[in-house]
Amino acid sequence: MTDLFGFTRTVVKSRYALITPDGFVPSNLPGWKGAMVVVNISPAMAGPRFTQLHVTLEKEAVGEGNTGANQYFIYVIEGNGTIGLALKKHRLEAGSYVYLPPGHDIQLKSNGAPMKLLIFQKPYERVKGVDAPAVIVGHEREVKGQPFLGNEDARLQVLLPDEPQFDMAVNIFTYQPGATLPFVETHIMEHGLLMLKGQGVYRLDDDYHPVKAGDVIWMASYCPQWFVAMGKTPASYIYYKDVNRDPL
Ligand code: UGY
Ligand code: MN
Repeated sequence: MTDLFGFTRTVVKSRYALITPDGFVPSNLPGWKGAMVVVNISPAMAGPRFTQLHVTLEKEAVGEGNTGANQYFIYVIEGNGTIGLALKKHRLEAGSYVYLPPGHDIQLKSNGAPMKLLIFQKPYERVKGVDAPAVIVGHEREVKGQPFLGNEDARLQVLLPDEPQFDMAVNIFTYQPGATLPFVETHIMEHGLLMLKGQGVYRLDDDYHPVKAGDVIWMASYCPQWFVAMGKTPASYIYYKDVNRDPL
């Protein structure tokens, strides 16, 4: 909730959306028990070709189902729990992530305090002669941040292999205060983004928005974009992009 009635930083436009947590409204989705699921970005916005969920699993809550035609990328924002994969259970904690290919069963459980998840879902685009990827379980601390285009103060952690099998990429971008994206990017890939830490200013199309941890952004294909980190602590965001497929 903001202090001022009738005010929000949220804006939804045809080429981008900034969605702030004060406006989040949950949906009841099949398979989730004891969970609050907010569909932050989806094709229902007329533009996005993927879905971004914000899931809060209360104590001992469950998310069950099958990924179907979609692939899922699950990132633990806070809390801990488990994911059952085949006959094995994997522990999840803040910073853990799981990639699930299409047609895969899913069984998520929280332990103790609520577990908050970010989930990107996207229909998998098959390429003749290329197998769909296998499951990946990892943690952000295992992925070294590389200087972005030579800038030591803007580091990129690439969480999924950049190989033709994968039609989605998920990266974490961390900026020291004052560091920026080096130029205003304009590209075919679309983005779904969650601010994880700190604050800054995002240029989206022709507009400049102050943003902070918890904010969600959708950027359409070809939406000009730029970021500067502001304040006394680093800013970071995790984001999705569609990659490695021919444009139609
Ligand atoms: O990967 C990207 O396109 C990234 N540099 N975009 C962004 O951070 N807005
Ligand atoms: Mn970009």
